[in-house]
Amino acid sequence: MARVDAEPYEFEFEVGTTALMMIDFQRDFVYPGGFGESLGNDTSLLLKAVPPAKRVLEACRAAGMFVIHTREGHRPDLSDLPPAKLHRGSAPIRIGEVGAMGRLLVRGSYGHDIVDELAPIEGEPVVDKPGKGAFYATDLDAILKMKGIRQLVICGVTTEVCVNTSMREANDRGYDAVVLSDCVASYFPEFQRVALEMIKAQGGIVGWVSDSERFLKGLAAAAGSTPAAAAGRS
Ligand code: TIU
Repeated sequence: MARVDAEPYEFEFEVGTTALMMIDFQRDFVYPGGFGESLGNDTSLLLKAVPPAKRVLEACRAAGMFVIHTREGHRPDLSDLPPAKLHRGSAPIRIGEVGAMGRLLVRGSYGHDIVDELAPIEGEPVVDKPGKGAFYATDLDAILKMKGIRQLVICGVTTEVCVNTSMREANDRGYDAVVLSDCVASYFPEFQRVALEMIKAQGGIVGWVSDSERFLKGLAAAAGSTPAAAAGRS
């Protein structure tokens, strides 16, 4: 059993029944010239989550934990893109149009893919999702159930949009989830703070909040006692 210092209280999990979920670490959100910037955002605010998320990703791999990635985006023919999502707002360039990193939020384009630092490796499923929530119109729940996963460790962008929506979906499906505050990021500092407050309020109404340092400490203590760690499997 791993124990991680967290709010509103300690998060306990078994390495074998827990997944690290890496949400939407796509170039389209964290680099200039993509979907995030098209909405008027300063993408540099998101990049600071990448180094701590990379440390967590590497530690989870070394501990033999199941890792799963998500990407927000659409089929090249845009047949899964609701008109409401396409037409919302007044962006100068819209989903499906060609930007500096290819077609915005379209599967197969350079911008739609995950940043190099956090790129998935063999054995780590990538779930392509058309919405903000990772469970909506995807096989994520089936994959997690098949693997016997009951708890989630969450990193990703953005905190108040895809991370918060996915965490709420996970909560309603019976998963316990902890979000690592320095491994998630928002274009809006006040939303970052409040989105994390909302998760842990009311006794953990949506889940737990910790950070990479506290999580790595808890994982290291537990990993020493797992067969995967003892065998040095990564
Ligand atoms: N705009 C914004 O903050 N986020 C998104 O559109 N998608 C995700 O959060 N992945």
